[in-house]
Amino acid sequence: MKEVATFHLEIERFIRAPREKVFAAFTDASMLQAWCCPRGLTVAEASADAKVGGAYRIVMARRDGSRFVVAGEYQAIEAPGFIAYTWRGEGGPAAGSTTLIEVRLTPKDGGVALHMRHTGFPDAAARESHRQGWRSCFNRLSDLVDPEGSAGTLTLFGDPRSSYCWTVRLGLAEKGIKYRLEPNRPRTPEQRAIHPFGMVPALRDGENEIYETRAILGYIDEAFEGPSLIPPAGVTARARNEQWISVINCYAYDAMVRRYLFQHMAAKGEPPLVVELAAEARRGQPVDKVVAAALRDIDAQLNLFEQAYDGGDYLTGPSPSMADLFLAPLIFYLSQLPESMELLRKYPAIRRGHEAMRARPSFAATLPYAA
Ligand SMILES: N[C@@H](CCC(=O)N[C@@H](CS)C(=O)NCC(=O)O)C(=O)O
Repeated sequence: MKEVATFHLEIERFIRAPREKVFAAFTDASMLQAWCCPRGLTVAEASADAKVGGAYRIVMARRDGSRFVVAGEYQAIEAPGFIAYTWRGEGGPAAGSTTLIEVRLTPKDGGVALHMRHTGFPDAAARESHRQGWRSCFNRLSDLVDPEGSAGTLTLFGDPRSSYCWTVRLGLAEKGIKYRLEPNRPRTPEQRAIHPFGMVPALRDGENEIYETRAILGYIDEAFEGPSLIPPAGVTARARNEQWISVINCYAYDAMVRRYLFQHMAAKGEPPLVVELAAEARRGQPVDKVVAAALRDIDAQLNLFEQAYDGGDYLTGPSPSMADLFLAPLIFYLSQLPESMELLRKYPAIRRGHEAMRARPSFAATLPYAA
């Protein structure tokens, strides 16, 4: 008889919750509904007849409304330490094959060491897509059962005074996502361990690591519930959102922060990293010349943003989008120094937009300095 090669995967994950609770998450339909799909999807329907031979069925829904089903039968139920069940896809990534899942739960450090063995994949591609999927599912399982909710799995690495960290923290606050902050400075060994360039911020969600502020915001926006940070109103508004982010990344941050704010901070001699960054931005030119040129550029950039508001409080529509979250920390910092405060007087739409951002609970919740 011809033997068919199959592929399997093994995943280890620490879950900080009582073993009984984690076990129930595999047999209780309402718990399955809360966690058993990757981030960005939802479980539209779940049923589970938790006895040996009993069936379970999970209907997963994508944001676009499309759905796919996974179903199977429980093979072994040995509460609270072991459970086995078949896994069969009807459409979607698990389609066409029946595989076997075995989950062992062992008490560890006040929580549970979860070991999953998923066997019988027809090819490596199916195995890898399930590996990604399970990692994301287990982040959701942790959100559900860890007493700290998503802060048990989600960590933001970066100094909260950084405008880019602040942008991500605004996004997390706008969406009501709980997380832990690890206030790493840039260029430190700890930050280089999570960000290849040692910059801040970087995000870790379980085993998923993401860096670059726009990418982090994109991840949290799609992965979590809560108001979208992308303008809903059409292709032009969405392109504008990207445009303003790119303007900040490519031009405005350099003028507003590196060639202006940092020069002022460096003049006071603190902190040493800013002194270094300010010197890099000057490239051997005198401070006064650099600041004067920066202020001219900032003025031109503010002029562009001023036109963008179009009578509203936000840059791309009736609610804050990522572009507003990028801009708000920069305007805050500009409003703290006399020359740039003077410039801002010329731009009432920016000032009004900034007041709208400052009035939001997300702003007060993330302000890195006493107001
Ligand atoms: N492109 C990066 C920029 C991040 C960035 O410039 N962060 C600053 C702090 S606000 C930093 O880490 N600077 C340290 C350095 O320039 O080495 C992003 O979008 O996240």
